[in-house]
Amino acid sequence: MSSDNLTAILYGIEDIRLEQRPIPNIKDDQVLLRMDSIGICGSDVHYLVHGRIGEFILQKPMVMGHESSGVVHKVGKSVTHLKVGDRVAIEPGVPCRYCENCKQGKYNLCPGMIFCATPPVDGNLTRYYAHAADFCFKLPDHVTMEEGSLLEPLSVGIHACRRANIGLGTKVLILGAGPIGLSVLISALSMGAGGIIITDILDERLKLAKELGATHTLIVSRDLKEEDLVKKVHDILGTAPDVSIDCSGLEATNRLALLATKSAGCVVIVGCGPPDVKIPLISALTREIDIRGVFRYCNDYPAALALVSSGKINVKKMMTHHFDMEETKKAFDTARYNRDGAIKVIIHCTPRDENNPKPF
Ligand code: 572
Ligand code: ZN
Repeated sequence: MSSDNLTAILYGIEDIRLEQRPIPNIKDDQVLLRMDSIGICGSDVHYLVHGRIGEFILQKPMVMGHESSGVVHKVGKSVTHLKVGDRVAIEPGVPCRYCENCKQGKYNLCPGMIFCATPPVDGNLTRYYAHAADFCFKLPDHVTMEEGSLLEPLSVGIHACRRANIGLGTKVLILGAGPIGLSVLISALSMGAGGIIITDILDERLKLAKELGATHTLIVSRDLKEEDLVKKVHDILGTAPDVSIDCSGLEATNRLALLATKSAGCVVIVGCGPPDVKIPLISALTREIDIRGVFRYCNDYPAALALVSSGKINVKKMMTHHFDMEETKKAFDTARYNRDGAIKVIIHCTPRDENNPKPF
């Protein structure tokens, strides 16, 4: 085995370094992975720029990355479902398995969750990485390593749509056409949504949303009045949405979601924005709107993999940029400044395509 374990480490604000780290030892229930593809998430960029997300503060150097795939290099003694050479998608959060939330099947809410690249836990933007084997999902031969890494944001999309109970004919408003908004879009389509309007401030993102199957798009700008936006959504969709899913996490989008949704509908808010927001709560309550949160995902990787491997969902269009690991800083700049229409930027810790299905 090569002793090269080049690793991308965040030392502090605006300070990513590529350094060698020791290759980790594995526990009996773990596998050692030769890492392949890692997508850059908004949270990675946020830690780089701000050094914190809410109460999660970078207090010591942390390895970046949590949207990943790799190839099994070694298996722990008690691992039975994986073997050396298996290509896997890595679910990056491993819960305690013993708390009440874990026992009730809501392991995403486990207070003891160990989640990659969330301080103080290291991520997996590295060449070799040890992970719980049962949080690794074997990829069928025809699924690429990049697609494997995109199962992570796709799982967020699936979880949000499951929380919203999207089904046949559901009319959906999605706020934000970044990677999570687009993941929600393709998940909602696969679940039978009948009419989807998606908003963003960037036209190029909406163009991609249209290509991915959005029925309608709406460009928003700060100078548009809230009630005018609500009216536009209703006019374009032909009715009020049954469900609104906010993937922007801004006060303005929280508000628009609540105001636009039909009575007895559901508003799902993904991720986090400012800790305190001013929302039209009474209007929402007196119209019996269900407001639901989304925290990452839980038991959603299998569905994400099934959708990608069956061809029902195409995540390839979301991957806009590819970089080798040595170009990590450039990759982060591209993601951070949305350079050249960047949506999902992928870093390759193994040369691109080395582990991918070969064309016939
Ligand atoms: O891919 C999962 C994911 N989750 C995000 C952000 C990015 N990627 N969340 C938003 C931030 N929260 S948090 O609770 N936190 C920093 C742990 O504020 C987690 C979910
Ligand atoms: Zn993420």
